[in-house]
Amino acid sequence: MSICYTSKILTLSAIASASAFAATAYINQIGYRTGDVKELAIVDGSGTVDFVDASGKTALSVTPGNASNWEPSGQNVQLVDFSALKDAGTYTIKQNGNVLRSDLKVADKAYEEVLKASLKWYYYQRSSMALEQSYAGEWARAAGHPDTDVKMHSSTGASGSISSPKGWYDAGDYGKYIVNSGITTYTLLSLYEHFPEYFKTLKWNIPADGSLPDLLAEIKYNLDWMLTMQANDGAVYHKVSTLGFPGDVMPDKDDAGSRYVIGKGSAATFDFAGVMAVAARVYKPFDATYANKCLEAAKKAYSWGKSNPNVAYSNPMDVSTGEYGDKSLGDEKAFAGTELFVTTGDASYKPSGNTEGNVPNWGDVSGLAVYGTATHATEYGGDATTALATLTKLADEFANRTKTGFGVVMAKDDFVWGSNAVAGNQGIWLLHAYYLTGEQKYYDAAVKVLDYLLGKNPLDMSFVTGFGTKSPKLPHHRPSTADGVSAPVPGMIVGGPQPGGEDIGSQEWECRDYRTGHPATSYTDNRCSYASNEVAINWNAPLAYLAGAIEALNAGFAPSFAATGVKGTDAIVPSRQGSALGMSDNTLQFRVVKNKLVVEKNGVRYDLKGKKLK
Ligand code: G3I
Ligand code: 9MR
Repeated sequence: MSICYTSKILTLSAIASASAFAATAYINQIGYRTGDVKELAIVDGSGTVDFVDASGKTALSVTPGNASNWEPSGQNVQLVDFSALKDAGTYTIKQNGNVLRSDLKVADKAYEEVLKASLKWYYYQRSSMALEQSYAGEWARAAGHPDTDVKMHSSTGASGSISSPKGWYDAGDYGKYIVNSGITTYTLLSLYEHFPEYFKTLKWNIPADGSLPDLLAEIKYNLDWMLTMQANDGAVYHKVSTLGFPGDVMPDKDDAGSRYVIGKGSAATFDFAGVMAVAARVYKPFDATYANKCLEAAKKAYSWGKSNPNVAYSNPMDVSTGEYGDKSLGDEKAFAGTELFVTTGDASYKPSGNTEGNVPNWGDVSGLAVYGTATHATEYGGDATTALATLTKLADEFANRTKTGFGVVMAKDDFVWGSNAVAGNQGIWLLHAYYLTGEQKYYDAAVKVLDYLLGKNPLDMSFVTGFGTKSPKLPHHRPSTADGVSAPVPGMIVGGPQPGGEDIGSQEWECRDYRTGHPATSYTDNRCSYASNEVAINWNAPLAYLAGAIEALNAGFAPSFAATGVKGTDAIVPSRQGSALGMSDNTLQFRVVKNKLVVEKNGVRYDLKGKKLK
């Protein structure tokens, strides 16, 4: 009797509180930049939304927009534009006097810490060296996988063994895969190449000898490994891994047997060539010998690829580690050729097929060729214009998508394995359109991509470990599982929701079915879930690029190539002699004024087309 009574009371009070606090507000949990567009999403709300500052004063009241359906989660969502809230601080969000949440932050450099953490994660992924406490804190660990004596698998066509140390572990596993290193390393190199002055001084406590900026020191750790993967004939091997995946153990306890160099193919070879061509430009001001080594390696790889353009890789019978298999290899060739032409000026590298492309992923790098072409107008002339049209066409669609639903770019079909990297790469695409046109709507949509990744999503979570009110606690990441530290390694973005459920029933942890019938909520924060909750180097890189580019732009740095879009007045056509990293006309200055990129010379401002501004 009394039990019945109690449960009745509980039920009634649960109903009462549910109706009183029915609305959910979804926000970027890391924060919003003071000067940026600011938007949150509300489900099941009604009435004005108030933003209350720390002193209890209502700083802003906003009437939400009309509700619209967001297909990926099946929810009806209202958007609330609170861009007018410009003072840094922490705010409480209220509707009808009910507190919806109290963790809204507005700050000047809102993304600087998540940027540093997303880059520092590459240090935590280093193979072949111990992580010292002075850098790694509680995540210090012993060295794993020296990889100084790696056996040549028969699929390489070679025998014996080679030394192939260093590099980053790919993901939650301990493999090192060239194809995935390709897009990852390119993305990080391009972040540096676009904003060298910003990254020359940004530091995040990693071992760097002082002669290189942290970002370049970190990237070099992986480039050094990649260079070991080139055969004498110029071809590049596909990967280094054990034959099967190891158990849930620390790197130095890997229980899966010997490490092998496995496979050799066109995708690995062209991806390697593209990356090394960019590296040759980026490292030249710091270390001409190293830059030249990268360039020679790139040329040699391209030359092998040109004679062997269709060597597709798939796992041999006895190998079950990450495959990164790809049968469509024209995009890798276009990417390599695009970058080699920029670096060398040798027209024999100039590709066709570099003006059309898709949002990049590890298996489709056509979009990287579009970036390279569009951002090098001097070298590519008319092709750069065509590539820019490719960029703006899709960017227009992306900007449109942010007008309804959750106010984000992701659509139903974007929810694939690693969906958070689809989002991140859409953001990079938008930023390239912004750099070259100065159109505010592209910048704003890119900011909304970060909003999605950092909490404005139907799971109400920041997808980055250690950041946000709610973030992943149990990523599929062997060190985080085995290190005995309760918090996961910080700064890792998880793959994210997707409806494939490939890991369901995976035996070790009996992964239960977490699919909801909606792609954007098919996710589980469980160690078993490698299809929704793993981490990977190619997923962190777009997050780092987005956060880094947005902070750099707002610190007043324009992308190094932006001036190539400047035409029309003699005063501001820059010379592009020498390195692509610096403007040789140093009387030019680039500024972001009200989120718009402008060029300034002798105190006069111009837009990117050379039109004088008031
Ligand atoms: O190509 C098809 C496409 O035509 C189709 O529309 C789409 C629908 O889902 O699927 C596409 O294939 C997907 C493929 O990735 C290419 O995107 C597969 O379904 C999907 O299962 C596959 O997932 C890959 C996964 O490995 C399994 O191979 C992920 O992209 C890739 O990021 C992931 O990488 C693993 C490494 O193998 C090992 N290390 C960890 C890493 C991250 O999980
Ligand atoms: O841990 C592996 C992860 O890195 C891969 O992305 C995933 C798909 O290839 O495979 C994981 O390994 C699992 C294997 O595929 C099946 N048995 C359980 C393994 C550990 O979860």
